[in-house]
Amino acid sequence: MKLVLAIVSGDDSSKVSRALTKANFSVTKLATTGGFLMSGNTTFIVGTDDEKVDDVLDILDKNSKTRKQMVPTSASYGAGMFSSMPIEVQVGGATVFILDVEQFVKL
Ligand code: 2BA
Repeated sequence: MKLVLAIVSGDDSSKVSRALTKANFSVTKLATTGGFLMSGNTTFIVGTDDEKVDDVLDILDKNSKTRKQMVPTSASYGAGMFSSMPIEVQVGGATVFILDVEQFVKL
């Protein structure tokens, strides 16, 4: 058995959630925040059989879109002088960790 931890943009969260549930996966959603953008994303926890992990990845791939976003950053020039320089970052898609499950128990 595997545990799939998938971090998905907040914009794609409902779509991913619906698709996983429709495909009969048991899913837990955590409201999380990306450390870089400090914006809301969703972390999905899916416990599933080894042979179904590819189906989970397929669903994540089809339902989370990659897009570019301009993000403001600030640079300090000393003496209280700051300049704001937007940079382009890629957001969306899914960041996925797949872990081996040693034991799965429901009590
Ligand atoms: P955030 O940390 O908010 O990052 C959002 C996007 O900003 C990242 O997309 C990446 O394109 C960019 N980014 C992140 N750190 C950066 C930096 N130091 N400099 C320039 N650009 C940077 P993704 O890589 O697709 O990550 C999406 C979200 O997945 C992240 O949100 C974070 O919540 C999570 N994540 C990504 N890699 C992770 C990891 N190795 N461990 C834990 N969480 C991770």
